[in-house]
Amino acid sequence: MGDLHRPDRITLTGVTAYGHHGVLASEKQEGQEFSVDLVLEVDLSRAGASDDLRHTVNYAEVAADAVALLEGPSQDLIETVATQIADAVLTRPLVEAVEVTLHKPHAPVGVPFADVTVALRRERDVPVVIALGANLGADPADTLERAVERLRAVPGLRDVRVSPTVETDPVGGPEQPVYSNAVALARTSLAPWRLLGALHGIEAEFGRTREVRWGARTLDLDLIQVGTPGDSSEVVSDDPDLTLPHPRAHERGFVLAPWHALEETATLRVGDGVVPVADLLPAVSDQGVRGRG
Ligand code: A4P
Ligand code: MG
Repeated sequence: MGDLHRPDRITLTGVTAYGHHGVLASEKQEGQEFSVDLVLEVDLSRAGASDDLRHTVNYAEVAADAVALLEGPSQDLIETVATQIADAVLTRPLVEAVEVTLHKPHAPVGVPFADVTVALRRERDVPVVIALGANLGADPADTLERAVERLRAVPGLRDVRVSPTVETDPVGGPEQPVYSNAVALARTSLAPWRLLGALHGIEAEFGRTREVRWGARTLDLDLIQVGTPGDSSEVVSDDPDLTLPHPRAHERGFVLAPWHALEETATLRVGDGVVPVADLLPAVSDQGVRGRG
C-alpha cells in the first residue's frame, strides 16, 4: 500500500439475504431483507504483480461469509450482525481493515423512510512473534537494541515488547562469530506479507546483504508466528517466501529461550499440534544459549 491514507481496497456492495434480525417478535418470525456493503483494505501489490488468486482475497468467499451471517441466528441489533461480519472478514490474513455497512430497508420505523444503515470499521489486531539475530558489526547486541527502536516505529505495529538479549553459538552455516539473539512480541494490523516487507526494510537499513544462507549477518529479522496458534487469528502458510509458523523455530534454542524468558506461557504450532514453548526447551538445552553477564 504505497500511501498509508489511501490503502488498496476491494469493494463489494449490495450483498443481499433474507434474515431474522430485529428486536420485535414479528421480525424474528417473519424475517426481512438485509444487505451489506463491504470495503476491504488489502495490499494488492503482490497480486497485481503475480496474477495469482492466492495473493489476494477471494471476494466470492467473503460474500458467502456475509450471507451466512445475514441468514444466521437472529440477533436483536444490526450492530451485532455488522460486527460479526467484520470479525469474519478479518480472519482472512490479507485483510488489514474492513468497513461494513449493513442496510435494513424494511425496518419497522413507523414513518415513511428509504433505508436505515449501520456502518463500522474494524482493523485487524493479531499478536506476532519476531526473532532478531546479529553476529557481524562492532556491537551486535547494540544492533538488536536499535532494531527494536525501528520496530517500534513501524506503522501498524504496536505494543512491542522485547526479551533479554542472549549470546548463542551459531547453528548451521559456515564457521562464523557468536550471535546475539532476542525475541520481540507485538500486535499488528499488517498482513503477514507486509510485515515481512517492513522487516526486510529494517534489515537493509542495517546493511544486511544476502549471500550465504545461514551465514553471518549484521541483522536478521524473522517472522516466527502470526496470530494465536489454534484459534481463528492463527496464520499457517507453506509459501516458501513466507512460511508460518517459521519452519525451524521449534528446534532453535536461540529463538525458544529468549521467547520463553519474555512469555512463559507462549505456545507454538509444531505440525498438527500446539505445544508450550516451555516443553520444547529441554531438547535445545545443549545449543549454547547464554544470558549476557
Ligand atoms: N522466509 C520464509 N519464511 C520466512 C519467515 N517466517 N520469516 C523467506 C522470515 N523469512 C522467511 O531468509 C531467506 C528467505 O526466507 C527470505 O527471503 C524470506 O522470504 P533470509 O533471512 O534471507 O536468510 P537466512 O536468515 O539465512 O535464512 P533463514 O531461513 O531465515 O535462516 P534461519 O533458519 O532463520 O537461520 N545461529 C544462531 N545462534 N543465531 C541465529 O540467529 N540464524 C540463522 C539463520 C542460522 N544460525 C543461527 C542464527
Ligand atoms: Mg532470516
